[in-house]
Amino acid sequence: MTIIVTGGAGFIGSNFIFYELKNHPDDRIVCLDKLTYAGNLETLESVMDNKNFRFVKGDIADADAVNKLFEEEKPDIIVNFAAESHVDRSIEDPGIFLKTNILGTQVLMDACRKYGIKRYHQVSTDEVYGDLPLDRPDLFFTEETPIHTSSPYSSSKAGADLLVLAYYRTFGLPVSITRCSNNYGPYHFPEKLIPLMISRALADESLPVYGKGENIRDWLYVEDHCAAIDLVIRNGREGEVYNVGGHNEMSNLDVVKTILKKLGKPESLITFVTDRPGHDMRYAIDPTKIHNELGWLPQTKFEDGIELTIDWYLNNKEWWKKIISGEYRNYFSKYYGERLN
Ligand code: NAD
Ligand code: TDX
Repeated sequence: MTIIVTGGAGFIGSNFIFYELKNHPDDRIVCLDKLTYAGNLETLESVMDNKNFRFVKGDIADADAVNKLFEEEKPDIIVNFAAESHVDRSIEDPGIFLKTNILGTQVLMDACRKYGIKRYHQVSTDEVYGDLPLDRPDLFFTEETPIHTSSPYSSSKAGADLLVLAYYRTFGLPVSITRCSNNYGPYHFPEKLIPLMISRALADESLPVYGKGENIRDWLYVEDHCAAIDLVIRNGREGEVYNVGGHNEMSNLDVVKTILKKLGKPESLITFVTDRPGHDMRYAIDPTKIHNELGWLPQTKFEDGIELTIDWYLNNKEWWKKIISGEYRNYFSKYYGERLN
């Protein structure tokens, strides 16, 4: 079987490629990635020489490039991770989010219709459900929760999800969608909360916590997300949405304090800064459907996953130091400059 993995040079896509090559050694994986600021070929170094792996640089919104690849590879399955993924960047500059996340999805699905595939899988997010209030811990996102977005990022992901379901109903394209909670683990780009805090704490730099740090996220170790997608593309039902999350809710402040404790750094590094506009309060996934239908359960507890993640950042400093000393420096000073002064 040939699987095209888009966005495979990013955080979750690369972890998914490693997962597939390890668990399904007979399958061929073709990664299509534009190599934006978030894509990194060094991440894929260990699989570049694998005979079942091919990397192709290209934009999912470029129909000619996508059609050429489909003609060459005749893929069975497409797993679409490619996206602009950072909420703060979507608030600064929404345009590219709509182009990649919505139009890119359309281009990929049109190619699927043209060439025929067994499954188109959309990697989506719990953010399409909006947020839950802090004072209702009994509430969770189910697959029936209405779409209700807050940021240009989540709106673009929701737009893509609606388009995917429309292609199922109108054209009969065999699709599936997973909506996962916040991931953490190796190769997470250091603009996101956990790797940002690890990398800055190691340099004894201030840690910018938005608002009061009371917002809650439902953290899942990246390999558990990859296992869920693997199950859905092989055994999940067509036209269905599956929520993915491990019931691990934590406030941002607790996450940052946990990291500081593990690194032996003082809490005085925490700096409360101006809140993110439209900041979602709480995400919490009900994963009953994927558990009942496909037997999925998360394998990594947060205490273990955060330890593995911190160790990975300690052992792979060249990977993230190269990123934070490059173009990312301009983003950081532009975005956080006023907040941290
Ligand atoms: P990421 O930003 O680390 O990686 C995105 C990858 O997509 C990069 O390699 C980038 O080069 C590539 N890309 C961007 N635009 C492209 C384009 N036009 N054509 C081809 N490639 C392009 O993102 P991530 O955190 O790995 O997220 C992957 C997917 O999972 C996204 O769709 C995101 O919405 C979703 N998701 C992420 C999380 C999370 O916690 N990180 C949770 C749920 C869902
Ligand atoms: O400097 C920061 N300070 C801070 O307090 C940053 C970068 C974040 N935060 C807060 C905002 C959020 O409440 O931490 C929380 C997590 O922030 P992000 O890492 O930016 O993730 P989030 O906005 O929750 O979105 C993530 O999960 C869902 C991914 O980036 C999305 O791609 C995914 O869809």
